[in-house]
Amino acid sequence: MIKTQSAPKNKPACGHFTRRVEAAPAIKLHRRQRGIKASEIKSNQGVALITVLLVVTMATTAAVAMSSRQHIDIRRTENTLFIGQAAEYLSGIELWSQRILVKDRKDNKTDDNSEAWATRLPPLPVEGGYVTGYLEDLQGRININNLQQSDAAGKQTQARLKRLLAQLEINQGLINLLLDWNDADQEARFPEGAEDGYYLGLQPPYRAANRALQSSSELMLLKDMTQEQFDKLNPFISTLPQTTAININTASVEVLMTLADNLSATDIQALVKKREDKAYEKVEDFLAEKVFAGKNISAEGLSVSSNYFLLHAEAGIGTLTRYRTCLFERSDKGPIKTLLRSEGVI
Ligand SMILES: [Ca+2]
Ligand SMILES: [Ca+2]
Repeated sequence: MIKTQSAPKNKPACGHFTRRVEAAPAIKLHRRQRGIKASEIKSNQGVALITVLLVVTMATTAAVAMSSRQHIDIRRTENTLFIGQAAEYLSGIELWSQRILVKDRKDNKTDDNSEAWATRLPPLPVEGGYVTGYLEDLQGRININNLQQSDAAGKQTQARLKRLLAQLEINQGLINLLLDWNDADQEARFPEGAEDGYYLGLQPPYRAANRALQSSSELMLLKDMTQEQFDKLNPFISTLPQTTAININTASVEVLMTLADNLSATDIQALVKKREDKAYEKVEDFLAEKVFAGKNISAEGLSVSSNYFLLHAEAGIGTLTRYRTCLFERSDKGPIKTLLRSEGVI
């Protein structure tokens, strides 16, 4: 039996030792390389993840932006269609109102609130929404452009406006301001008047109109006029292009109370109730009422019919509501004219 000499446990055979000595750096290197590669891989994975996240974020942002833009485009197109559709319906109401007024003039020579033109159109369903509207007689109000007249009509309107301002608790100085705003000169009335000298000193500066008012909203340009005063006054006044009479069949209690001093509101309310049953065919019949006894009211500047009407029309289509107001002038000769037209969309 041959015994082979084995190398001591702590001393390996030379060949083995050499191999181990040679192998050790390789193993260490391999481990280092593996270590480096692992960290590089981890780092690369981190970069890749961030890149992927960045790409996903950019893609999401782009998609959201495109979607938002598309949504806005759709809404814009939709709104354009709704606005156009509403405009067509409002034009239909305008034409229909004119025809009703023409027919009314052919049917009778008086105008009152029980007639077809004064009936409020309830909201009518139309494709995509509704339309509604009503006509208002502007001769049921005090035409403040009558103040321009130097004759009896001007003085009469001034007296009526004074009584209206007293009723509404508005400073009487407004009359001189209105007269200055209307008249052609630059001489401010004393004490409350105002002309360019005052208005040009405001920020922003502007000039007195020196002509008839085109719209009651011009009142807001007058010296010291407040929104509260304007809101109180506006329902009872008009700014018509020629001198007009007050229609006693459509005038409100407040306006009828300006026909004379010391009229009782209760008496006038009773008269208006009576008027609802049967409109007056003559101004003289109206003035013959007991309530006016001894008041010496002239029939001048009063009437039982009207030529100027205001249309308030509204069309709601989709998410939009379009409004239109039109000032109509009706006469015995020729077709009805639309003197003013204003619109708004919300
Ligand atoms: Ca009529
Ligand atoms: Ca003036």
